Amino acid sequence: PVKLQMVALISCFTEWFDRDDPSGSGDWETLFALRAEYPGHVCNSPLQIQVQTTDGYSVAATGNVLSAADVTTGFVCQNSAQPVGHCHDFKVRFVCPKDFCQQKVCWTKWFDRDDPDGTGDWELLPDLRKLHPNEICDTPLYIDVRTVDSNQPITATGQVLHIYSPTQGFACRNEDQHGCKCKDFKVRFGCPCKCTVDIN
Ligand SMILES: [Ca+2]
Ligand SMILES: [Ca+2]
Ligand SMILES: [Ca+2]
Repeated sequence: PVKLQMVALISCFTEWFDRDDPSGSGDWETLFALRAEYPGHVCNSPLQIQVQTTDGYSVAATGNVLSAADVTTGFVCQNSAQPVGHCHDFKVRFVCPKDFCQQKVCWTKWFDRDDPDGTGDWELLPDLRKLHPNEICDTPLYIDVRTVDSNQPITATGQVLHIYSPTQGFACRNEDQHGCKCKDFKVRFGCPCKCTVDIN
């Protein structure tokens, strides 16, 4: 009990995530995909990952062999790696530092300064700051990138990213897309909410 109290004091849990199912090549609950699809819902430095099936069983109970279950990659179960049958459907959650769960995130408006003509779609933070002075905090915590036309996360496009970072912004290069062009993306940034003082 003492150990549990210590953990509760210094850390907290995210919600459970289940973005994929085992059809196709397997069950993919990677940190990259979860951050892209649920921006701001996973801390930048998780302390631990927890995994169970969507109906509450442990990994051991399924007999599945995992390709990844860690705080760098997240979770991957590949059907091709299973001695019998295929992967079960798993959900994951993360243990995060306590300040993550206490910190409120305020999102900027959406920015779309470039289109994919030329070398690609460039939404870099320094360029956005120049165009929109004082609209983006000094140290953004999260980045949210979506297609302009259909509001899809990057994971739904299959496109290869060049830069994808809350402190650098976003870039997609046409030369990385195997003969296709980048889609047109918009970006916004998750910032620590400012304390507001009511002077009245
Ligand atoms: Ca799948
Ligand atoms: Ca799943
Ligand atoms: Ca764009």
